[in-house]
Amino acid sequence: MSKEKKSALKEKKGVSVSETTDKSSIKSIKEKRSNKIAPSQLIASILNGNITALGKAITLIESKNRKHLKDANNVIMGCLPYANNSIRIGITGVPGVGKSTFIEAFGKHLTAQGKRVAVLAIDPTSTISKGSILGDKTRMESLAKDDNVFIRPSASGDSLGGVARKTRESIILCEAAGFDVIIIETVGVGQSEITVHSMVDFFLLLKLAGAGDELQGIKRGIIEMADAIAINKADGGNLKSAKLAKEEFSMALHLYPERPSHWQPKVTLCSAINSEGIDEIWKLVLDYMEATTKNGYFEVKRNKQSEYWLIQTIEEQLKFDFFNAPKIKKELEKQMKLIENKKTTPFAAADYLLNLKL
Ligand SMILES: Nc1nc2c(ncn2[C@@H]2O[C@H](COP(=O)(O)OP(=O)(O)OP(=O)(O)O)[C@@H](O)[C@H]2O)c(=O)[nH]1
Ligand SMILES: [Mg+2]
Repeated sequence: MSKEKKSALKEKKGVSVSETTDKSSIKSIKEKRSNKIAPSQLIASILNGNITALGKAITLIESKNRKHLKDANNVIMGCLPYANNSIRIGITGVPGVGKSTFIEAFGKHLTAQGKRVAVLAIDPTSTISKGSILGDKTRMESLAKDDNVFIRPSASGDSLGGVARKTRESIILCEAAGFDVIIIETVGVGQSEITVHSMVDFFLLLKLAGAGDELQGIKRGIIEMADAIAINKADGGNLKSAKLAKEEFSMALHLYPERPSHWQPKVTLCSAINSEGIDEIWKLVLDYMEATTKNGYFEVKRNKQSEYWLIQTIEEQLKFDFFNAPKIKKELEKQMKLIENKKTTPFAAADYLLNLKL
């Protein structure tokens, strides 16, 4: 159909040519308003180190809307070839130990050396304490103002698995944006530190002296994961007990079997608030990097982590697709009723549902 004919037809239908142009411009206005950016454009901006684009891309991958999944995957895939070049550091410790204050001091120490630092914080307690994340961001206020720093908190709510996967993908985006050091912060409660451990190179545990749990091994698992333990708030009247705690921890750590990394975890003192002991911890990180790169452990660990996340992602996706299939939703309800009425067993019902053609 010729242009003239089309517009004549539209005019007949009561739609003017200018209205159709309006429609397309409305569409682009809508896109602009919703800040929708094409994945290719996002990737290009991220690779240019644009922090706003990085934030938008992370929002995209965090979206629970199924419609965003394709764009999100495209962005991640586009960034992937440029990832892998950072030092990933996990930081954990009980609430109030000084994680945020430490990251502020540590981050400033790194930016002073010309490094670009990204901080991704997973907060599994946010559903209980509501808003502790916001508090955190204000605590890291002066660090957040630095152009070479990117800070992104996320509340895990009740799904640590999902948020952690997004955090892992966020690492890729941050690396593509040229960040040299990526810090993942989490509160040392529950499962979160295990998850964070599975995505970092170096794991730092912050401790307080005199918390009464020194030799009970706290949660033994965390000690075993830590590549370094920093006793924070080693200042003022606290210094003496901090020094004592350092000795006790050092002795206790020697009782653990040698690690696959052949790295002997270190114990140090620091005062985050006074920026003391920060350089020593950074040097430890660099020592660790050098030692594990030389002995090949660094590569092995990153590969193992990738395998772990591959399996995790598949499991999560399969579960999501299964439970969101309309047929399953309907049949699951029916099977539940049958179980209630003792007409079937959970195992027979599972078998039936898993064998349905979706
Ligand atoms: N004396 C002293 N106080 C510190 C030090 N580091 C942090 N603090 C104080 O300890 C309190 C808690 O510090 P945060 O940095 O918020 O601790 P956090 O571990 O991030 O706490 P959550 O985010 O609640 O888990 C604040 O009042 C800090 O000022 C330190 O090195 N020495
Ligand atoms: Mg904090």
